[in-house]
Amino acid sequence: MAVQTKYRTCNLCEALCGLEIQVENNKAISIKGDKQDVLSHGHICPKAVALIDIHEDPDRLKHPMQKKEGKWEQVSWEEAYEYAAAKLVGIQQAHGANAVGIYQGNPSVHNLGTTLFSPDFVRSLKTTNRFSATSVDQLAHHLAGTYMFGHPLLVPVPDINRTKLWLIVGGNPLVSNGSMMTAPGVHHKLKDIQQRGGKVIVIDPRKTETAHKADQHIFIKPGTDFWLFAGIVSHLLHTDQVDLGHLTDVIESAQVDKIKGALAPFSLNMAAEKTGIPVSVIKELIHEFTTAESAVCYGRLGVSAAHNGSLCHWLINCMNILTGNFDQAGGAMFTNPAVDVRARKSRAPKFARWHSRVKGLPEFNGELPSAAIADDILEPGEGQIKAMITSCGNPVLSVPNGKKLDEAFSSLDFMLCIDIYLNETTKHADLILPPATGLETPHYGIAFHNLAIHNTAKYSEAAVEKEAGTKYDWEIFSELLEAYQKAKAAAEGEAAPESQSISLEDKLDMLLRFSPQQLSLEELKKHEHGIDLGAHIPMLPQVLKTDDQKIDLFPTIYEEGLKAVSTHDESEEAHPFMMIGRRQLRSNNSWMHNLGRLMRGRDRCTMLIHPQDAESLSIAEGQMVQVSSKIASVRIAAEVTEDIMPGAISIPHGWGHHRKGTKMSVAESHAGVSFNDLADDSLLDTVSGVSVINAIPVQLSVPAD
Ligand SMILES: Nc1nc2c(c(=O)[nH]1)N[C@H]1C(S)=C(S)[C@@H](COP(=O)(O)OP(=O)(O)OC[C@H]3O[C@@H](n4cnc5c(=O)[nH]c(N)nc54)[C@H](O)[C@@H]3O)O[C@H]1N2
Ligand SMILES: Nc1nc2c(c(=O)[nH]1)N[C@H]1C(S)=C(S)[C@@H](COP(=O)(O)OP(=O)(O)OC[C@H]3O[C@@H](n4cnc5c(=O)[nH]c(N)nc54)[C@H](O)[C@@H]3O)O[C@H]1N2
Ligand code: SF4
Ligand SMILES: [Mo]
Repeated sequence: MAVQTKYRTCNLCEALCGLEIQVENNKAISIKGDKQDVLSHGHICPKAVALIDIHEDPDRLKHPMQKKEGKWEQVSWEEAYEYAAAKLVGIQQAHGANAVGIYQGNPSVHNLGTTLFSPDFVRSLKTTNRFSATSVDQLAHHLAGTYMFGHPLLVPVPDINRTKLWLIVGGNPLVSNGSMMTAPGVHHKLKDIQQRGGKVIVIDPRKTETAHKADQHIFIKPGTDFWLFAGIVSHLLHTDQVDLGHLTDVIESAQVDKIKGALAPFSLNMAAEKTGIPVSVIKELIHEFTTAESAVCYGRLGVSAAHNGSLCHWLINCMNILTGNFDQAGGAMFTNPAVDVRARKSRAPKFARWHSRVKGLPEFNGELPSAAIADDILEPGEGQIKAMITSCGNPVLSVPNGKKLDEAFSSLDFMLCIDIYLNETTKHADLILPPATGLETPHYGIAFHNLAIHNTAKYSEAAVEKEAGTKYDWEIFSELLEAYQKAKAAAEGEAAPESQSISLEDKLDMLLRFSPQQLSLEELKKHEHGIDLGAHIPMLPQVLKTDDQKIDLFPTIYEEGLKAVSTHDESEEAHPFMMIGRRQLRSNNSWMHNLGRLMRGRDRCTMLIHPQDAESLSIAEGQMVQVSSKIASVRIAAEVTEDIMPGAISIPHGWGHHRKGTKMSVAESHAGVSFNDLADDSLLDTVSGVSVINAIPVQLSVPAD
């Protein structure tokens, strides 16, 4: 059979890179960047080629696996659905609907079928115990969207194609390829800013790969960003440096005065003291930000899943708004996507309508913070979680206090995992349902076109056919829903609802047609490199979904939040170091560590430490160090570097493989340790209950043996 060229979007991360794939006999033989892709223009990273490895991975599960008397057995899809439905319904009948919990992990938003078909199944469970990666990630962005702009998905993105000053706080887009900002080839964008006379400034406790390419890098003490933003916004207001520009009509000036009053206690001196950044440096930063032709502050994971992360994102929006850098070219802007999930008027904010049973953490958009899962399983009592479902997630490695989750999952009456590997989480399952994935599936980046730095739309057909007998994720969710509803109806003596079968393509087509751009799938299919829908344009006030179509600059949740600012960002005598995370180009959260192509070279799960700290503790390069937090200890090799600030250490998350019961071909030398075994699940953002996954106090020692 002749070699065919297929075009597809990579679905591994938020960047939506266009791929050109050579396929022969239903086998992908090469993958490179699609130069004609309207968004990515040929950019890819090393993970794209690993899509071939995922497709051919011998570790990957293809058929339902049921644990019977401790041993894994392949079962038919019908048998699997029936078993799952009987167990879930049985447990809910005996203990109530909330006895079933569900965690939806990161690839949920990277798989079109799961994005479109999991919600009906999840809703049908009628449980309040819903969890996802959002609460270890970007929840603070959605909370600000909800309260300031009227919809959780009204998240402004930095217009880096036109800005003259890009301030990056707690993000490393050169490695992560951009997050809450779909920007394939971000390194070119950074260079372009510099070439048009602009500047890039990075604030981070580590001199990251991005910081190395930036014009300026400023070290900040982990966990203290709130004090910096509060100081800056307060200073702007108290020195009359506010310029609302065209936003005067959408902002009540009384709110500006109110913020000024509320932030009065926060000064630049206080910011300097907390963050370790000299006042002169902060003043210069403010000067540059307020005098640049255009500027945008972009805060990412280092300030999102962090102490006071909710307040940080409110303040970042305030900073962009008050300096006239909002809804303007070169500032923070809203997108105009072809599938506009924000088009529908949002109802009242869905926040804190209920709380988690044991820790009392607030619900957001129907989900509870993932930091609540372990206790809600382990603590006996009314409403205890007895069965868990995970889909696209590996919370044992991804959620703080992984060890407690490990223990919790092994205590369940039933666990169902929709996943493609037998890993640290799914090993606890009674049943694993593995979907077809990657090159085998069609793609449209619903969430990420919504966050892209340029408006485009692209649908990709699957590049290769899935194996006979395997199922797509949308089939799994539809069929599981049907089996569940049937079992539930039988248990309740009612007739099962009619199954509503709608295809993936029809569902996507409907979303396209009902959005303001009124495209259709048929139209998209004519453009295999995507459709260019233009640069961002000012969208205010019409895009706002607040009742009065105005920006709420000072929502009550932040007013309350300011009264309860967390001061847990100080290291303690017993734990003098602050541990932060780090992402790596050839790694993807907690998976892909079994793919040879990405794992070449030395062990990457190392602890970065500043030479000064290494010397004072007599730690040599490569030496094994014991890192202890309040909850656990691990041993890890030291990497001595000036790129990390004194007093901080950095360990990447998502490692700690090689556990009994898993089946992943990860080399012993590359198994690593899990950051989240050390991360304390009681460290939370006060406003939202989001986990703090950076700035974990730890102690270091050199083991005698
Ligand atoms: N300490 C610390 N913790 C963190 C972070 C951090 O920076 N530091 N980052 C946080 C962030 S931002 C996130 S998003 C989370 C991510 O954490 P999770 O939500 O757990 O997601 P992943 O680690 O990406 O795990 C992906 C899982 O999905 C499975 N999978 C892969 N492809 C498919 C597919 O097509 N279908 C299905 N059904 N399953 C698939 C994989 O086998 C794996 O089990 O981790 C968070 N945890
Ligand atoms: N290669 C690769 N790409 C990825 C992923 C991956 O695992 N691998 N994961 C994807 C996912 S799920 C996400 S959410 C995105 C995340 O995208 P990013 O947010 O860009 O990625 P991180 O590397 O987590 O960046 C967080 C930065 O915050 C810094 N930091 C830590 N603590 C603090 C602090 O207290 N203050 C400040 N100012 N900075 C701090 C860290 O040093 C780090 O540089 O990346 C995505 N892309
Ligand atoms: S940057 Fe992300 S989307 Fe682009 S090729 Fe790499 S993994 Fe795929
Ligand atoms: Mo994430």
